[in-house]
Order: sequence, then structure tokens, then C-alpha cells
Amino acid sequence: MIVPDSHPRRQSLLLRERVAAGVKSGFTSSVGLIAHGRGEAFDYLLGEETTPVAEAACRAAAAQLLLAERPVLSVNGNVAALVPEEYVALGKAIPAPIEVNLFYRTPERMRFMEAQMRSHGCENLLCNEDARIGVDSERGKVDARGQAVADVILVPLEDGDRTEALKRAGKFVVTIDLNPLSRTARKADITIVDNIVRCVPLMTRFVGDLRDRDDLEEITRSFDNKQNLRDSLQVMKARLDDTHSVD
Ligand code: PTJ
Repeated sequence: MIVPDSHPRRQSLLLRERVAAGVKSGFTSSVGLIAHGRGEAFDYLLGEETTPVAEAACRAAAAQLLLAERPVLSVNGNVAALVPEEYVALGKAIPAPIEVNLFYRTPERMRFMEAQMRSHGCENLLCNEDARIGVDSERGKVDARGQAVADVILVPLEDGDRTEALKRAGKFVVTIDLNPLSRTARKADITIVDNIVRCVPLMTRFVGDLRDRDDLEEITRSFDNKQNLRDSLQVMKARLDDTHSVD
């Protein structure tokens, strides 16, 4: 589809097109379109920009990933459609492997995911299913070199039960979710309430800038995820309360 340069919602339409193209190519689930629409609604409430609250969460996430001994970045069909290159860049900057983890997992989709990530420069990609974490869905199948042994895991655009299972296994979970009320958002240790297309490049920038170990430890120590979620909801509430926004 051609989106005219002058279209007032051009950016948003282009992102939809990326997810739709992912479905057409077979690596994004058709249900991923519904997930994307849900994200769009919450992004409207945020004002479609990275808030100072989200920026602070990004900084804490970058610090935690740098402090990790075995960090892993999980990728699903929506992430692979929206930010393949940017995700690979984040993995290289930390450095951390990227592990494919799909809810709607089939051998064919796994092959398409691998091709999509490799075509965007991913060299350190984990796709095996030779270990398990404690969830009954297909998400329970993991790579023995990745989530199974990781200490800090980035789990973006997630649907629910995996974060709890990872937490039970003693892992530190970072998520990106535009919905601050979601199960994953509330169960994670750090929740970045922002659009993944904006916050992944920002995290990479923080990873490049932050190096001093004392600073990293202080940033993670002083981060409070419950307060971060309250503040994120407050940003959305303030926009809803602003009756002038319809003028
Ligand atoms: O590729 P698969 O098979 O692993 O499936 C992936 C999806 C995303 C389909 C699956 O995990 C799913 O159904 O997710 P949910 O339950 O819809 O949750 C996704 C969450 O991500 C929701 O809370 C959305 O608000 C949020 N979200 C959607 N798009 C974005 C987003 N958050 C940040 N940036 C986005 N662009």
C-alpha cells in the first residue's frame, strides 16, 4: 500500500504496514495484528511519544542488561516485523544473543523468523527447543543456551504467563509494553511503557553511554517499577482528563 507523505497518520500507517507485511511473509502471527491495534490505542493515550517516565525505565533497563552475566533478548513475530534492525543493534551493543520465542510456534514460522532476523544482520541467534521453562504453551520451549541459563531477559510485547514462569525460575525480567495494566507489565521487574519502535533505539543509546559499574548499580538500585507503572498511568490519565484535547 502507498501511504502519501502528506497523510496526517503516515507514521502510524507505516507501522501497521510493517506488521501486515510480517503476516504476509509468514513470520508474524495474524493475531499479531490484534496485538498491534491494542498497542496503538495505548500509544494514543501516551501522546505517541517517549515520556520522561519511559525514558527513565529505558535507562534502568539498559543498566540492568549491562550488569547481567548472561543477558538474552527474546524476539517474537511482532518485534521481528517492527524493529528487526534496531533489535539486532541492541543485541550487538550489550552484547546479548537474541532468542526466538513464539506463542504461535510452528516449525515453518520458526524458519521464517530465523530468515527475517538473519537478513537484518543477526549473527547471535538462538532457535533451538532443547530446554523448557515452566509454561504449558509453546512459549515454554526454549533454547538451552538462552533463556534457560539467562539471568536477565528482555521480553517485549508479551501475552502473559511467561514472565511469571521466568520470575519463578529466579530470572530478572525487563519488558516493553504500551499497556501498563497488562499482566506482564505488572509482573516484570522493569516495564518500559513505550512503543518498541521508539524505545529500542533509545536503549541502545543508553547502552553506549553507560559504562561505569557504580553508576549502573545506582541506576538499577534506585528504580521502582511499581512507581514507574503508577507514573505511566498518571500520564495517560492526565491526557484523558484534559478536556481541551478535543478542541
Ligand atoms: O509472535 P508470537 O506467536 O509470539 O505472538 C506475539 C503476540 C504479540 C501476537 C502475542 O504475544 C500476543 O497475543 O500478545 P498480546 O497479549 O496482545 O500482548 C501484547 C502486548 O504488547 C499488549 O499489551 C500491547 O498493548 C503491547 N504492544 C503492542 N504493540 C506494541 C506494544 N507495546 C509496545 N510497542 C508496540 N508497538
